[in-house]
Amino acid sequence: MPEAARAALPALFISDLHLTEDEPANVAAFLAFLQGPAREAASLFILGDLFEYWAGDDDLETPFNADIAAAIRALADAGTAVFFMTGNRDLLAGADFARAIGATLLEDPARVRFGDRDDGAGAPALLLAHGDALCTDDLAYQAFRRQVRDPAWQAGFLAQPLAARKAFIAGLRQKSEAAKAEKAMEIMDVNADAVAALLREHGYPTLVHGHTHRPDIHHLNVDGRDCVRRVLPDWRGQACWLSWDGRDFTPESGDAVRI
Ligand code: LP5
Ligand code: MN
Repeated sequence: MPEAARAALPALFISDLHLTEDEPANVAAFLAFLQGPAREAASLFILGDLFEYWAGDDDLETPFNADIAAAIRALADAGTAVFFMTGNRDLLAGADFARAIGATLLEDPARVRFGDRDDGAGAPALLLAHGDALCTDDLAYQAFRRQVRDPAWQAGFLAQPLAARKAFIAGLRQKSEAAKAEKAMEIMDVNADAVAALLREHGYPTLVHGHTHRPDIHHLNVDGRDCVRRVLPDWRGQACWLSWDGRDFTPESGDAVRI
């Protein structure tokens, strides 16, 4: 496809697929998405929690992970620019993973702006985030988050054998599920002040994030400015993505995939 034609195609945004070998229908839906709609896009932005968990880039040798990586790489090779941001489940995905999938790694948050559109006005900036950093009322999670994002702690964790890391993560998942069961739903959502502060810091762009699994469009006013916060859906039950043409978002979805 000529470059100009590619540039006229939309950007797609996905997050929270939570891919795991245990849920083949979800995986099949992702592969169908990569081979279908994602090919008709200028770019694909993966905003975290692509995997149920990621134990380290050496886990790319596991056939399941290698297959997923190769499928994304094939999309990149076919011309769709791929961008990847980590979530809280796959925060250990790093440079080797990005290379394997042919993606550019994005910081969280990342401010992006698409090229000029036909009206010459230019597309408004978007601010992309996974979303977990905005859940500041969840004090236990934020303390946990600070610890697992500490580079020294991560280096120590990654120095352990892969099997030991996976066993640790399995225990962690159980503790997390038990902790979540005790938390009020409100504290597991984003905090309004944290959102406002982020929008202020970045010049009031439209914010796109996932993590909460509460897809919605929130219109808010920050410092007298009209702002929008778009929350991406997760993929439990259906492949879902947002398509952005530089002006408007369109929610799109694939076939229902799970009971
Ligand atoms: O992911 P989700 O949506 O189910 O829940 C999150 C928060 N939980 C987590 C934990 C992950 O799910 C665990 C799996 C991560 C795998 C990769 C990590 C590898 C890196 C290092 C490995 C240690 O993110 C959950 C939030 C919820 O989102 C909503 O926002 O509430 O947070 C918790 O439940 C955390 C608990 O409140 C506190 C932590 C309990 C575990 C303590 C174990 C101590 C181990 C010390 C290690 C740092
Ligand atoms: Mn998440």
